[in-house]
Amino acid sequence: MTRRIRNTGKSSIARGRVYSGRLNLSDLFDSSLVGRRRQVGLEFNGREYTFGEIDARANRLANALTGRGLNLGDRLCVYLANSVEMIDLYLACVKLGVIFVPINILYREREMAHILTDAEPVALVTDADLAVSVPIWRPAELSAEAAVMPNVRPRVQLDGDTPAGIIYTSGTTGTSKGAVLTHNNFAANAVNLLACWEIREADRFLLVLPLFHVHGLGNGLHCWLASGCRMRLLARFEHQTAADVFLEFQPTLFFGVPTVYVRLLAFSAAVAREIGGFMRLFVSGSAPLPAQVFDEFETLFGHRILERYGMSETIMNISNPYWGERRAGTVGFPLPGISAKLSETGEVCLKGPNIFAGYWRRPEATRDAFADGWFRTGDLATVSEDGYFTLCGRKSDLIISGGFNIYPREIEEFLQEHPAVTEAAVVARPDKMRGEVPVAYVALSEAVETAVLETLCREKLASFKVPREFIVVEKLPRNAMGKLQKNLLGTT
Ligand code: MLC
Repeated sequence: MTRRIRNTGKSSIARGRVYSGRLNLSDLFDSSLVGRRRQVGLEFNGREYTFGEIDARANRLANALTGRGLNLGDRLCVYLANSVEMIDLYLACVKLGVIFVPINILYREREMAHILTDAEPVALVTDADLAVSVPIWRPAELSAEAAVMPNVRPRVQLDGDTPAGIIYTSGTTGTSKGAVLTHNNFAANAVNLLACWEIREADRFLLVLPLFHVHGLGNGLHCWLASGCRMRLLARFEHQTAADVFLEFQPTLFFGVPTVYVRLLAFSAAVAREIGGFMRLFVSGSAPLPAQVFDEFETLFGHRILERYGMSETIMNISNPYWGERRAGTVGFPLPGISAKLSETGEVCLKGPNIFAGYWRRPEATRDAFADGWFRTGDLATVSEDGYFTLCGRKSDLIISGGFNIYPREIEEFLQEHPAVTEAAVVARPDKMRGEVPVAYVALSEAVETAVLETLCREKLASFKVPREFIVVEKLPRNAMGKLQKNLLGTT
């Protein structure tokens, strides 16, 4: 089969490249959706779906979306919990070359407003009641429309450089930016993980992470579809029922954030041993895995968790080895095809097929994110004599709680909107379960109960962003230049 030049052809021809040789997700997923069409691929809510059914659902929905006017390059925002409908929508977008823009289901209207303006989507798919500025499409209506559409593959010429998704990552300065990830970014990542973590059709994969982030989407969903293994998807991780799910489904493969692994440490020794018996690989990422959790987990489950490092702009970069030593506290070695180096200040800089195409409509921010063609991650690291990378801090004051990123500035600005708050500073407090939690220091011009501030945050912000404590101070510590000295604010 010959391939045509990429559909963003102008620039590629200008650079003298006629055939990019890059992967598109639709072709990659066909190995399962078409090649394994009779096999059961998915379990969700007690129902099984063959790959063929999943493919047909996506084809039908793609045709319904085309009927609603969606075309290559359009954006579709999706605000849904993990579900078959979310998979349908994602795959329909992949097939059409429509850019999938998932929104964290914990976000409130205020937090979504910027994404909806910035991404300029044709619509927002949600079953929530929201007052937003774009048309809302209901998943049930779309499914009904799709059901009467033909199971015909959309005829869209896709290319590796076609954008597949925009993942919004809040910035340390200003409003959040959309990281544009191409088909090839995602495909290169999936192929790498399949090879490095030996993910096979024979695996049984338990996916509990949300599909709106690259961990659940780019690693979870894509490794499933690229490998053709059987996946059980949960609407969300619930620690109360997790042991039963493990014992019943008997997975071999599991991805979690550190908070999830801390929760699994509560399993009884007998249950943990039984799970350890059928499991092949536990992977952790999205936040640092404490060495103590790594050790306790090994004692209990008999498995050394494989820790790896990634981010929305790059998907996966560095990983402990599958065979070889998985060293606690480190993230291992650069994945194949990815170059990693430390800048003079110790910042991890990266090159590779996984690196995003830039920030959506932000040429300046995109330029700032790169130095001599290397993507600057903002994460600081050291490298051991024998090549293991260890993350040791961040250039920004980003807080990671339960694997969700929190930008203090967003909460600070929100608090300062209250007439009584003259100054606000949000810092991280170490937390055994969540890794870090936000704590707010506020200076007030008039008396106001901190409970009032907390309630306001609860109403308007995602639950993980709500400061766990509000500490009233007379004023915030600043240096002679007037610069806030967050390091002087105690967090314990
Ligand atoms: C969390 N909560 C949810 C939820 N997840 N609510 C609804 N749906 C979900 N999916 C809220 C709860 O309401 C609660 O709010 C709080 O989070 C904790 O809930 P819990 O039941 O006590 O859960 P817990 O056992 O602590 O586990 C939390 C968690 C969650 C691990 C399930 O933090 C989570 O899903 N984290 C995954 C984040 C993720 O996928 N990150 C990837 C980013 S990509 P309250 O009000 O009680 O606080 C990335 C790149 C890379 O970083 O390298 O991977």
